[in-house]
Amino acid sequence: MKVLKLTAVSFLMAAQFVSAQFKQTPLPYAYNALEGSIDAQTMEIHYTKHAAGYVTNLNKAVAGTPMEKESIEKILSHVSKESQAVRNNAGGHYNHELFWTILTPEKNTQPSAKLTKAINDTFGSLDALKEKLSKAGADRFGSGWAWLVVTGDKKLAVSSLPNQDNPLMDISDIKGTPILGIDVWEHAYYLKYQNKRADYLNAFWNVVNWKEVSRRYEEAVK
Ligand code: MN3
Repeated sequence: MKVLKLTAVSFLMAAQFVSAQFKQTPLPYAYNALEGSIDAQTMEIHYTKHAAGYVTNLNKAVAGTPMEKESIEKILSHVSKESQAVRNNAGGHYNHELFWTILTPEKNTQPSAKLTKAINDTFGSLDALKEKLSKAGADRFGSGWAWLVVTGDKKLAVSSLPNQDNPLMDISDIKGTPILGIDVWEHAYYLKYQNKRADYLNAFWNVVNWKEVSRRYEEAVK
């Protein structure tokens, strides 16, 4: 009987593994590539433990539901009707997949001409936008994210949301397509910066991939 039970459990685990829908994409640079701004140990734990955990738990939360066949964006769009586990882990997965791509070891990337115009028209200057996003991150009490969003009318907006919530969720006050997100959970900076979130926010701007943010902007306003 024991043997049978073990076999059944192994089979279920194997089946679950095979049907796991969501996966992490490989980090597009080495863990130590952002050293000086974000340290290697933080990157490694963030990617292999925190972000990996959201994927595992998302796959568990959607197993056996119609969401197994949905895109992550689709799930986020009706997350108010789903469990807290779906909301937290779908958000966690989406947010981190975006986060890795909007960081880069490449120095001095710049927003495209089109994004620069939109930033200047909306915020006055790139520095003013950075200040606004940093403030949104600094003012977020507890864990969460600061977001640069392309809204439904194709305008830029800055917002901040708690936990793993994001602007694609139907519960978001400012809805739209996120093109840049700053993770202000302590796990994103605590090993290097401890309680000094503002120092992490300053350093974050050294490693932003403006090429990728621009690509996402141009995709969102198409
Ligand atoms: Mn995180």
